[in-house]
Formats: sequence, structure tokens, C-alpha cells
Amino acid sequence: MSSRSTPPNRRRTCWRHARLATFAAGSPWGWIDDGALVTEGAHLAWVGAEADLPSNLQVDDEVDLHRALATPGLIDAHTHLVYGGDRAGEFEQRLQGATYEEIARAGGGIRSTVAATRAASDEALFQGAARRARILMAEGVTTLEVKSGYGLAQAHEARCLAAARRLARELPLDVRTTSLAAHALPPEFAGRPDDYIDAAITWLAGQQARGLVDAVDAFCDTIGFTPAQTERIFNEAQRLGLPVKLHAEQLSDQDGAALAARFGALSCDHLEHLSARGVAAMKAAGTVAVLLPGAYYFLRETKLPPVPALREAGVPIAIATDHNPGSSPALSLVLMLNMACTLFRLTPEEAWRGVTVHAARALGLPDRGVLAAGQRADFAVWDAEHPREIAYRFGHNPCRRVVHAGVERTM
Ligand code: DI6
Ligand code: FE
Repeated sequence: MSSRSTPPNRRRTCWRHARLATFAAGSPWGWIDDGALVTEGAHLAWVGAEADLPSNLQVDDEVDLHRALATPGLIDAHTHLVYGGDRAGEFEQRLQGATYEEIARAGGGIRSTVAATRAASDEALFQGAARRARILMAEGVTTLEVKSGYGLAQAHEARCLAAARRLARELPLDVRTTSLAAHALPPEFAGRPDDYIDAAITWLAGQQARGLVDAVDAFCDTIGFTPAQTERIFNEAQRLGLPVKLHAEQLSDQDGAALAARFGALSCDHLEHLSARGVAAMKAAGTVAVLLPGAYYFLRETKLPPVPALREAGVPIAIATDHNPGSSPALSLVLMLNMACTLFRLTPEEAWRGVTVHAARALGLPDRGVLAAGQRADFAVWDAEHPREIAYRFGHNPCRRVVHAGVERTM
């Protein structure tokens, strides 16, 4: 062991005797049966088999994991975590026969959450999002994407993005923020969607100058915005050097994925109505398909995203909660693993890659999602022998320990 005076950013800890699912390319699960991880500050300095640990390795601490499973920290690449109120009443309405689209067209749906969000204080927005983030974190989530889209006015959109940024300052968690002003038409712009898009375009540069935004998204659908309106938002994102993502082909095929691919989108999300043309465009652009089984389930959709075509084309597939109050009030990425397998017929390994390595790619973060030297020291330790068990059970939380940026969280 080396000296106790090692500065925190150089402190080395060796985590020994783990079953490792590294998700490194080249072997199923990136599996190492008796593995070790060496963290140095916020990064992984060494990952491999116990038998290969360098004999001259100097570390400050050692932790024996007694053959527990360790995986990369989970990455939830699509959430709408910041909002006011809830939509439990709308859930009841839907059970009495109203559809999601009917409620939206009658001014409920997203717009009712917009009213509750505007009425909430900054502190209430933050505390609500923090409460939800802690639930996700307790299941091993170490990186989370958060979209705006319930403010729909310049100041309110900025408040929501600022609340998301505050999550990363106050919780042991990394947060990527996405501006989704083009989520729904706010009441002030009723009947004038193009004027609203003009306004939303002018907000982006200010959000970027304040360090509030990492990417730009839009809801391109019959109850959202047209491809032409989406393209105008994307042009401004491109001018500012911000990557784009798209809620594409959720309720209908708008050819949104091909549009997003033309802008080199990081991801297209939902995709139940994705065409063969959209699959090919995503493949050519290297765009990740983020599938959202929680929304599919909660809206009782019947049209499946084209998983066989995505798989065949080699489009990377990510899985996320899409946590939001209207179409996916889910707060369990572990449950999404099971639902991705059961509803979308992903293999357990595909589902797991979807919340680790492919989720990282959907956020443009090459430094995480895999356990390998040089990557961020974000990992979770589970009460399981193999990750397939975690995808198989549902309604449980087998996460026992979480290390974020080299520091173990108290759970
Ligand atoms: N698609 C969705 O499923 C969510 N947003 C979107 O564009 C739903 C948001 C909501 O109903 O509040
Ligand atoms: Fe969404």
C-alpha cells in the first residue's frame, strides 16, 4: 500500500474478486469471471483478470467484492425529469376511454404539465427532480440526460435547464441537458406554431452562453412539430455547434429520423413507426436508436419499433426510461431492461449494452459505458452473479454499491 497522503485525484483503490461485465467489444458481455478494477481518482487505471494484476501495483485501498457482479454505472439517456405536478388524473381519463392524442388536442397532456411547471418555484422544480433522480441513482444510474420542454417560454425553459444543472452540482451524478423547447405549442402561440419556432430559435444562443445546454431535441409528430419546423430548430443548433437528437416516429412516420440523420444526430428516440429508409439513414449517420419501452407500455402502443431491422443494419440501440409525467412515469432503468426484452424482444445483453455503452454514445460521451482503463470510474455492484438475472427479474432492486467518479456513494 502507498502512503495515506496521496492526493484524492491520484488515490488508487483496487476492487478485487468481481464478476465483471465490462461491455468492452469483442466478447459476450465483455465478461471477466474473476476480475479486478483499479480506480485512480475519477478514472479507471486498470481493468482485467485478477490473475493478471501487475505484481508491482501500488494502491491506497483494497476492497474485496467476494465474487459480486460489477457493471458500468447505468446511463439513462432520455428523461424529462424536471416538471411540476403530475398527470394521475389524465391516467384515470385514459382508463375511461380518452386517448393520449385526444387529451393532448383538448389542451391537456403536455400543456397541463406546462401550466404546473410555470407555477412551480425554482426550488420546487429542483426538489421534485432531485427526488426522482435519487430513485434512479439507487439502481446504479451514474449519468442522466434531462430535457427541458415543460417551460415553453424563454425564462421557464432556462429555469428547467438550470434545475437540471443543479442536480449535477448537488448529487453524485453526471447530468447532460437537452433543450426541448419544440416539445409542444404553448397557449400564447395557439395557431401560430411557426412564430413559436421563431421565438424558440432565438433562445438557444442564450442558453448556450449560460452553459445550460448540451444538445437540442424536438418532438416531430402530428401533435408536435412538422419536419420543416424541426429543421429550422436544427439549423440553429448546427450554427451554434450543438448536437441534435429527435423524438422521431413515435406516433406516426414523419421521416423525422432521416431528417435528424442529415444533421448527424446523436440519437433518434421512440421510433415505433420508423421506416426502412429511416433505419438506413441512421446507420449511415452513426445515429443511435433510443428505444423507450416505458412509453410504449404506458400508452399501450401496439406498433413495435423495428428491432430486427435495426439489429440487421447494425444501428446501436439504447434503452432509456423517458421518465415524464404523461407517457412514462417510470423511475426504474432496471425495469426497462426487462421491458426491453419482454416487449421489444431484445436479448438481455442488447438491453444491457443499451443502458451502458450505447447510452453513452447517445449522449456523445465516449469516456463511459464500458469498464476499461482510461474510462470514468463509474460502476455498480449488484446482488447477482450475472447481468442476465437483472434483466430477467422485475420489481426488484439488486443494486448494492455505486461508485461515481471514483467515489463510493452512501446508499
Ligand atoms: N413524447 C413523449 O412520449 C413525451 N414527450 C414526447 O415528445 C410525453 C410528454 C408528456 O406527455 O408530458
Ligand atoms: Fe421523451
